[in-house]
Amino acid sequence: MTTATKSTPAVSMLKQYIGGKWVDGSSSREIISTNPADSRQILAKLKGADKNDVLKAIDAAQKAFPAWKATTPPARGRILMKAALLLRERKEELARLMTREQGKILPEALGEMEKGITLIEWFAGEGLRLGGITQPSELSKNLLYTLRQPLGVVSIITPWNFPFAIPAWKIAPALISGNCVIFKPASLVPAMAVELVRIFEEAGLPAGVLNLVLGAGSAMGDILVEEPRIKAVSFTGSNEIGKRVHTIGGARGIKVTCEMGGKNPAVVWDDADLELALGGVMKGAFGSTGQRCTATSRLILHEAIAEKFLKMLLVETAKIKVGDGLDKTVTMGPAVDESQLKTDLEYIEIGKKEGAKLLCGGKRLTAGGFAHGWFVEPTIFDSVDPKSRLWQEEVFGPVLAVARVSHFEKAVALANDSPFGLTCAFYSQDLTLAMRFTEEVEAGMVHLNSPTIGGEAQVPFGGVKGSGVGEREMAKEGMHFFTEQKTVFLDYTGRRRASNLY
Ligand code: UN1
Repeated sequence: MTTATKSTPAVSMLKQYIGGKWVDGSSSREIISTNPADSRQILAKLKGADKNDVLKAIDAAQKAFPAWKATTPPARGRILMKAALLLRERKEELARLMTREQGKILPEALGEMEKGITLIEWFAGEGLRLGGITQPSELSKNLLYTLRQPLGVVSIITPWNFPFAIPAWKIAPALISGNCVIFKPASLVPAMAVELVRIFEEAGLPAGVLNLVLGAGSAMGDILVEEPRIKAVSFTGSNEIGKRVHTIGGARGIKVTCEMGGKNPAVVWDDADLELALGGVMKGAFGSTGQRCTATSRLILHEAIAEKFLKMLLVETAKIKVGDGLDKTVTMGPAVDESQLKTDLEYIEIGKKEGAKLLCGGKRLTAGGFAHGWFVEPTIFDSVDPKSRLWQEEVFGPVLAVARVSHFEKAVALANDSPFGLTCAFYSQDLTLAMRFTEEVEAGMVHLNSPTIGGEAQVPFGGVKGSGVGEREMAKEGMHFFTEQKTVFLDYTGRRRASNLY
């Protein structure tokens, strides 16, 4: 467990979890987890896993599958519920670890813990509802019904930006449905992944049902999709890797769901409650340092309120205090690592070269307390050309691109002029316009008078176009992805059948 004081953090030595045992990975490559607010602070180290470890994990999962499949769904649900209870007890401590490992500010980390726990609770309840349907048959004395059965061994590949909630929303439905899991989290956040798996272990999950392989994607990414015993892959991450996962999985004919990038627009109309829109845009653009696929990265303003709204936005943005997420006064944490920081800064340069007007921010922060962290200023560009890279490409940082429009059709066209289609927001008091926007926008999720971010356990989550492929996540759809349906035709006419038929 990682318990560290601020000045002398203890370094946790982590392990892989394979077949119910904590073991060293076989790769010569070491995984090192550092604090993005101060990269001198090493939180955890471990020997990375490679292909051989994945194969061992698949062996263990395959072995555990028959007994886990035979465990009744309500009994599986009780293990998940126990995990949720244990997580609640340790919520604060794990949120602090998340802030130190991932960088998001503590209130955001607490929010993510709450969301992940709620998801586990929701799926635990599905243990009592994991049923199919019954329908009348064309034939008398016939019962027509469906069963939902687990797939077998599944791979779950998760990103670094939600190191707890995303694993929770994939692992929980996989387990409650009776599958065995190979869990491969991003190597930037190993400590959070280990804590999550430990909790499932403590909750009583049998050995081999959940296996953790931590290491570089290059060392084992493909095998997690290619291995013949893997029956499904649930992936969240970049578009580039998602497409690769989908191509390999598709060629094998297995189920694949990929939740990928976003370039989500928020439209603020001339009749909008501007204070409400301001809060939503701030949260969407700069919350989690812009590092969420649901972030607001494009702002489309009705020209009648554009000047006023931008003034309000600049005043609010100037109030953001960047820094270490454990500091209570800080409102925006660092980029997760040097590479993400570089990407942010590169896109800022691209924006300038493309002729967009830099309204605020744009720089890395390096003075004083910022010296050893990956800090960047919240940045807003106005007059962004919709054909430009800044408008079209995902940055995954606190960089907001603004454009102005004069009529509704143009706003929808601009919102849709994107390779992505995850989420969007429309701020207006006009119900007719809001409903038209809802119908016409190309996105998997629509927020009316609310920020582009967020999702809830009980409704599907996911996007269209380059944002997602495969079944939606969470809710019943999450259960459907991890199960196979079986349609059963049961004739109970017995010997009387011949005389009874038509
Ligand atoms: C949220 O907005 O609360 O990677 C969730 C992401 C998304 C999750 C966003 N899969 O940012």
